[in-house]
Amino acid sequence: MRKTHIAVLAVAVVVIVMAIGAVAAYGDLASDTQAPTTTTDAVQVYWDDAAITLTAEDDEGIRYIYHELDNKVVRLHRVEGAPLSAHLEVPTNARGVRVSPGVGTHTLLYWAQDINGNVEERHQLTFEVREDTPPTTSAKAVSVRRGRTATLKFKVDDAGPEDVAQVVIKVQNKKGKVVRTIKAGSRRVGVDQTAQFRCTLAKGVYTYYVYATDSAGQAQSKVGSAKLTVK
Ligand SMILES: [Ca+2]
Ligand SMILES: [Ca+2]
Repeated sequence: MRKTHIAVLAVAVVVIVMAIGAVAAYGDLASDTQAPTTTTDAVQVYWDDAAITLTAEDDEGIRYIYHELDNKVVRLHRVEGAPLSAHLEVPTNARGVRVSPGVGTHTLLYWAQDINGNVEERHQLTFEVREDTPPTTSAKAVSVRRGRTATLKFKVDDAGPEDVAQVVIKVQNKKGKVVRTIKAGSRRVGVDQTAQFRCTLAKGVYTYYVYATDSAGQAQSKVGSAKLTVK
């Protein structure tokens, strides 16, 4: 009788311990006050379009990633499966499709929420989208003695992610026929440049034209030209 009583007590204690264990396990989730941490790969300047990846991380799981562009509409992205890390490419439209923010300066707010309802403090960043325009060129009149080295003077102006352009110069005679083509190669934009060639052209006045292609493959919108006088 006494033995049985002890056995019942022992069982009761075990049940209580198990019950406390179960509460403790759920307690970890209920006591989670740690909000997610969201980071981005944003840079200061983009050309033509900007795609920014938000990465949200949380020890219990991500439920939502939010963002807001230029103080307009808050976009909510629901993350399926409560992963500990989730990515989202922004900005998006109402349907969740990534869209271009357009040329100009922009403000992006972003934050995330975990599966326990903890909401991260909003982060804010600014970035700029610039237009990658076609290059323009200009040239200066030069003269050369026949048989000597001619030095053509030109400049390429351009806005774009790289400050170089591929340059080709064509010399035309008075009839407009191309009598010489000089491949000047990759040239830095925004600074005075020269290209040389040994001038075996007949004496007379020619015109040289400067063609440039930027890193996006855009040809010049304006062809600079100038006189080449062969004495
Ligand atoms: Ca959490
Ligand atoms: Ca350009």
